[in-house]
Amino acid sequence: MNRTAVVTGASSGIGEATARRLAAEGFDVVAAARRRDRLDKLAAEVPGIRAVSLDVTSQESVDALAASLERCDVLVNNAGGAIGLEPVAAGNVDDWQQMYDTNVLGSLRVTKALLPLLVASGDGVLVMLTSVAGLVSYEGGGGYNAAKHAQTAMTEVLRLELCGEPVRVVEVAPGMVHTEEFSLNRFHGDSAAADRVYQGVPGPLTADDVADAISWCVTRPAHVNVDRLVIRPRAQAAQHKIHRV
Ligand code: 8X3
Repeated sequence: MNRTAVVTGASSGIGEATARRLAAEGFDVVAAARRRDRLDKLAAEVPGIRAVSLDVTSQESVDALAASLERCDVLVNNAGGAIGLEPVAAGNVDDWQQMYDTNVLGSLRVTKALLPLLVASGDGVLVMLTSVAGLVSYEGGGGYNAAKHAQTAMTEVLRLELCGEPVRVVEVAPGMVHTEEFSLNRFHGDSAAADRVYQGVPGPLTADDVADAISWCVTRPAHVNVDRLVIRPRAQAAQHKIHRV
């Protein structure tokens, strides 16, 4: 039986690109997300990908994912995202709660459920898709910064707690990535505002660039733990330093 990789949030963007990339690397990939129609298309198109419905905010759904697996060698906790860019003074509690529930508690639910399989694999790799927003704060980032900082902290704690177990804990923290939906969700569906984020930026990262980085991390020899990989476009030297033409 091939090594199995589970990718959450695999119906679009970085998750979908990672599912495709890990399948190309020879993994049996479980592509998990809420939008089953998109997953089914992906599974029909790419040999080695299996679709599983998953809502990371539901314990029942996460338990069903775990029950459907015979093995899990790689887990990519990718499901999550940003909602809103309001200043803290105008922060929407529901949006903040949702960001915490998907990015942080979603990762917790899936990690808890699949950790026994990762340990049993003898060489498990757990990848947390965080963000530079988990390392640096910025105006309007409040809820997302808080959630991503929490996810980063949780990743660091997990690596300490699993020291001695056969599981690597890898954090991949991307900067500006132009995907179909990330900014659109952040701006509540306002596509003009979403597009402005990338306007004039020569070469924002693509989902494939991040999938490539994830794939590199998980295909290192078993004794090599890439603790944190920060990946940005050349045009983004820092959170507030973006070159536009
Ligand atoms: C996305 C990167 O810079 O929009 O996670 O926070 S940023």
